[in-house]
Amino acid sequence: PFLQRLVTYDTFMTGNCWTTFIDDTPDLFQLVQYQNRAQRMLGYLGDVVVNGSQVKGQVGEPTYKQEIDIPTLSDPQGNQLDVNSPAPDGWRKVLLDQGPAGFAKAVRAHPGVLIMDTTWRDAHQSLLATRVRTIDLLRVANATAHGLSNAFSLECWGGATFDVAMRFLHEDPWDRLTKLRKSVPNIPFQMLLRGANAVGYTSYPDNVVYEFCDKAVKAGMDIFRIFDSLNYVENMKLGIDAVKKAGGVIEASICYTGDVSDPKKTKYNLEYYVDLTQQLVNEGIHILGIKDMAGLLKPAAATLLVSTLRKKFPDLPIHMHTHDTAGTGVASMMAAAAAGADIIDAAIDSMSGMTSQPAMGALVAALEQTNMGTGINMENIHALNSYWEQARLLYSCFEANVKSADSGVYDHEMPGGQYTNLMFQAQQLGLGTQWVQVKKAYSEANKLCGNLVKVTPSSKVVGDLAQFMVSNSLTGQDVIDRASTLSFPTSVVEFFQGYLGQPYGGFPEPLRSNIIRDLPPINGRPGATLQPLDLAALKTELTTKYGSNIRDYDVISAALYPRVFADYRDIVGQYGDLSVIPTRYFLSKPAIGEEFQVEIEEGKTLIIKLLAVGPLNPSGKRDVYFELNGEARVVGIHDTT
Ligand code: 3PY
Ligand code: ZN
Repeated sequence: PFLQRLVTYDTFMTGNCWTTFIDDTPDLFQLVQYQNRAQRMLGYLGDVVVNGSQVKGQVGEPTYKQEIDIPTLSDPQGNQLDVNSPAPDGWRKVLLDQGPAGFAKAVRAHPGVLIMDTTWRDAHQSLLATRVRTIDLLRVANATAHGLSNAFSLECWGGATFDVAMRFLHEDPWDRLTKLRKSVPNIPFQMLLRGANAVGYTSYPDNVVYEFCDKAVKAGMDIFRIFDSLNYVENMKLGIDAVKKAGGVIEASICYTGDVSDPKKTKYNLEYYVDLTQQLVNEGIHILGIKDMAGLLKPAAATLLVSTLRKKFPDLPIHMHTHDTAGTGVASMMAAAAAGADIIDAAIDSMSGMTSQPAMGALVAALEQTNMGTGINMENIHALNSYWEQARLLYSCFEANVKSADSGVYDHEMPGGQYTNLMFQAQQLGLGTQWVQVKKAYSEANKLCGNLVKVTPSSKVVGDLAQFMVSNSLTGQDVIDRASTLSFPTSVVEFFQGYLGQPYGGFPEPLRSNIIRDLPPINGRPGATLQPLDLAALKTELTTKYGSNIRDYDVISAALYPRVFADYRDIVGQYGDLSVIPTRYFLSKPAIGEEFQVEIEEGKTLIIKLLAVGPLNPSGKRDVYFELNGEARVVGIHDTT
């Protein structure tokens, strides 16, 4: 058909076309590009047909085989909401009108309790290995903009999502943010920023962190929850200043560990948190986050901590975050709200509970019966929940299969996201039956490290040490006795060198010296000694390699994750934009004769049908036959099974 169309162009057939032909006949060349894109996508789909999905962490196939229904929403009177009209103004308008400081003031003055919905970030990071794709967020984005229009924010970016989007989902995290922003103009977006580690696992040169925050605001990010994995304020200051310069809302967070209500747990006591908060307030923050990443904050402790901070910092909005690992999430959030927290975190019901956040429906319903109402319509929570119930089944192949609460978290103190991750890894490594031992070893490893704040990346250090102890049958005492000769994981050695920063209370000795041996210790902020990265030179390098469409966003991706970005670009070079493929066909093959649609850009839809798979040929390939918009297509795929 392409050649048939080509010969109908007179200029082409006169042979007199080479200089202006592309300019004069753009539609024809768009057609070629479009067909190339379609063919490359068939290469991916064909590969899934022959070899199965290669997405890391996937076990089996999605159990959900239909399109997910888009929810129908209602107003408080029960009338159906018209989601084709613009979404009502929400807190984003306050932010845009009044700036971050005015926004913080308005939040503090607001009489009810506000909700941040974590469904698009922490919930799927904690339950589904961060594998939820842009396409499934976008499908529910407009409905969310209407249904949760008076939510404080939607957490939708940062944490592990940046890395996982490129590394495992072969998607562009910046595209995710800009597309979601377009669909949700009214609710503030929130992200998790790991201080000097940005959205990575290590310290970056300062200019990379500044540039990252600047571009994130430009792409549509509003509120930055900034933390450091050791509560090391020197690391946090960098993130705080970068967000300030970028014009974002600074939500600096103290990571909660230990138990302020237990007099026997003396290291991280009330005084420690008050002092830490004071140091952050001195930096000119807009909001204080209390980040209870493992779900250790029991209700009485929440009351104690929040009421103390409330009294000491009456004008400071307080935003509470927890995980429901032990099952106390709703009770703790209610206690925090009653003690004066302004904002609390929840996940839509079917994406809540256990290692995720407490259920939004439960919290909203419970708060409705107090004078701390959230203003969110329960009917709309139910409607959005029906979408996520289906979506959760679509991603069932990434479930870690946590089946119950675990109050053992008060002992091992594993953050929610890591809990599912380590449980999954333990199963993969054949340590599944030893999961109980991994948890015990984690607790031991934490003690060896000096009782740390444990959250990405310090939690990885403790997790790696725990796995090392289990696989080498080492007790805590063995580690101490044999520290100078054991071959520790790199993350552990680097932590003891000081690459994450300085832990509160210092490094335990003589363990530190025995582990790092003659490697140099780092004192102070690890990023302080890093040379700025030449981003202009990196852009030139990337443009030479990938062509002129390299954006400043890509330069940041490559600066943060050089190898991951290169692999991602190779995949895109081979297959094109995979983010548009419906998840079911991204993760599993269609049945023979099954027809499905892929909208490759707005208004351009491919209708695809798998027709047949050929026999193995002598070169180790199989021909896979598709029908694409009514025409037969074949792709040759190496059979690697
Ligand atoms: C992250 O850093 O990704 C976290 O979710 C920490 O809790
Ligand atoms: Zn969390």
